[in-house]
Amino acid sequence: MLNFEVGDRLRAAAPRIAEATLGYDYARRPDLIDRYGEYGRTRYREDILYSVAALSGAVDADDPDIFQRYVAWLKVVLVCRGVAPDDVAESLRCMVSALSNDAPGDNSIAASYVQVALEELPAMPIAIASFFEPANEVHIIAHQCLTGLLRLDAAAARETLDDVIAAGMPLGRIFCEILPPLMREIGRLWQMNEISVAHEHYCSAAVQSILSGYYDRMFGAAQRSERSLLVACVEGEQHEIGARTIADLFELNGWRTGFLGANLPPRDLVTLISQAPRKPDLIALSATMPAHIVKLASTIAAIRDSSNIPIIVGGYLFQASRSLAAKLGADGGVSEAGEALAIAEALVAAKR
Ligand code: B12
Repeated sequence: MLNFEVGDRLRAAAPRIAEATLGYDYARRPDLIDRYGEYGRTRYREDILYSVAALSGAVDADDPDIFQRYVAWLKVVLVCRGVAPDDVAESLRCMVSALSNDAPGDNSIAASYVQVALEELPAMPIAIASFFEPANEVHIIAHQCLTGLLRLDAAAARETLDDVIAAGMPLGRIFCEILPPLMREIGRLWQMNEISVAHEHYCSAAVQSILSGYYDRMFGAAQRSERSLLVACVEGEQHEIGARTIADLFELNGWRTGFLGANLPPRDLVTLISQAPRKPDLIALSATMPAHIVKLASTIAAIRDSSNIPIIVGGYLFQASRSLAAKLGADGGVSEAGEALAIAEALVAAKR
């Protein structure tokens, strides 16, 4: 079982920790204001708040690796936007001071997580290699889609997919093998400051609209079974494409599915389940960010309070921690869609 006491205290103190970190850094290095300007200061405050949210999530999960992965991600984001690696290190040192001197309660665990990340920081890369392997046939297709999308030509991306489907590629392979590297590459390009947020938004919207064009082939494609799945993203979670992929994949495999989209408060999920004419056999919860571990836990607790429906968890977050699903008390957890079906079938069979 996870304990949220320390994480909750950190979340409550986040504005104070951010102000104190900024205070230490600008006092130690008054030239920062000349180098990054007022705008830099505002963004810096936002970044610290975001870092405290990730740190709180790592503390919730009792897992320093979650924060270390976050810092590795942050280093690439900042260095690709012109921040010197030494400035990232100094900021983390100031955060340790703020946690030790300015936040209420004993924050030694949180400070030790930052310290570990600080020690690893010099070895963390400043760039990420492409997710596309040049000789991989599905990555070549994903790359072609991406080329169309970055030209704001969604029709070209759709034609690429139409062609491979016409040539015999099953929709399940599009969902499991083409979509994830395509979206991860879009994320990498954003992270490395090579494309804008606007490009990412265009690509995400276009991909969703292209995939919905295949729905008439999908619904009713397989022999219907009696098994049903409800899929939701936890409260605060805006990444919905992965969760939608899970719903689509199960639908393709004959399950009856309900996809509830992004950002669902626990009480609304529980109300929906209690009012449903037929209870789902399985609930799938998706989360991406360490900051959402606390919401995963409260959603699981709310479901458990009112039913005994098995729950599986997944999403990008679970790449960072293999043990997280078990710590959350979920019945199963994976980071890739392909593995989810077998786990789900076994869980539902065991229940009957
Ligand atoms: C598109 C996108 C967005 C869009 C989402 C639009 C939408 N309608 O979904 C928007 C603009 C909203 C967004 C916002 C943000 N994003 Co974003 N986003 C992405 C991006 C590029 C693609 C996500 C995606 O669709 N992936 C494709 C799907 C298929 O993969 P997936 O989600 O991992 O799902 C697979 C598995 O995990 C699994 N799965 C998923 N859910 C479940 C559930 C169960 C039960 C199971 C079994 C399996 C399972 O199945 C799927 C198929 O294999 C990723 C890059 C990436 N690496 O994924 C960044 C990424 C996740 N985002 C990131 C960030 C930082 C953000 C923001 C904080 C940016 C900001 N400053 O505002 C916000 C946070 C919003 C929030 N509160 O949630 C970072 C996260 C880094 C980190 N340290 O955690 C990433 C990794 C980008 C990057 N490389 O820097 N984002």
